[in-house]
Amino acid sequence: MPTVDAQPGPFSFDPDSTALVVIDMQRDFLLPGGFGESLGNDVSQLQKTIEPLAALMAAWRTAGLPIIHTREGHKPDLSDCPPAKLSRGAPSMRIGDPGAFGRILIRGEYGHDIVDELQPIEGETVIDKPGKGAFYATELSDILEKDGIKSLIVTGVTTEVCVHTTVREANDRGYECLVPADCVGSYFPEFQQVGLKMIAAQGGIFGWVAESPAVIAAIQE
Ligand code: C5J
Repeated sequence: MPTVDAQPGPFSFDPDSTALVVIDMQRDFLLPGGFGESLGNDVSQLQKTIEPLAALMAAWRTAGLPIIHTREGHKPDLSDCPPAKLSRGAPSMRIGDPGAFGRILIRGEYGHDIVDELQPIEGETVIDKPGKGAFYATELSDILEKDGIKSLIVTGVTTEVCVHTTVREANDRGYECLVPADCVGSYFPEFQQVGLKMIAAQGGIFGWVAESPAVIAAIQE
């Protein structure tokens, strides 16, 4: 069984029951001029995940293994966006407002879709989620169960928000989760560092943390 050198210890997984999950690598979060930047964030912190994640996705595809992409966003009428989420903070633009890449975080808009470098290919699953976690109000549980998935390699953005929520939700549902540190990103370097530590602390309280070259080497063995 492939084994990855990880924190807090080796992570072994059966490729036949493992999916790569790519969380919210959307233009609205990653591109200069987009929603993420309008909130005052440094998008370069997220962009540095693109190259290692593209390499991991390429290796995963070569091995013929499943990739599940998610996108955070809402219906055009915002009926699936809780008022508390809509009104949170004081951004210059809000969810549903017109932004540089179309209406912000609205399904079907250019900004809501995944960055060019990491676009899904035919046959890969794309899950549209209204929340931070990939399990809330989505078909993800059913898909994983149908495909006999037991372990998840969780990547994407942002480390301390949607990646964390998804890994916690997955852990509670019995999935073993590995997070490749170089394939997850936060706008805030300190959150990145602490967010990764939190996952693997206390003997792996809700997952394992490794580097993506070790995951790639494991599936190429
Ligand atoms: C956020 C996400 N940070 N994908 N979304 O609002 O982490």
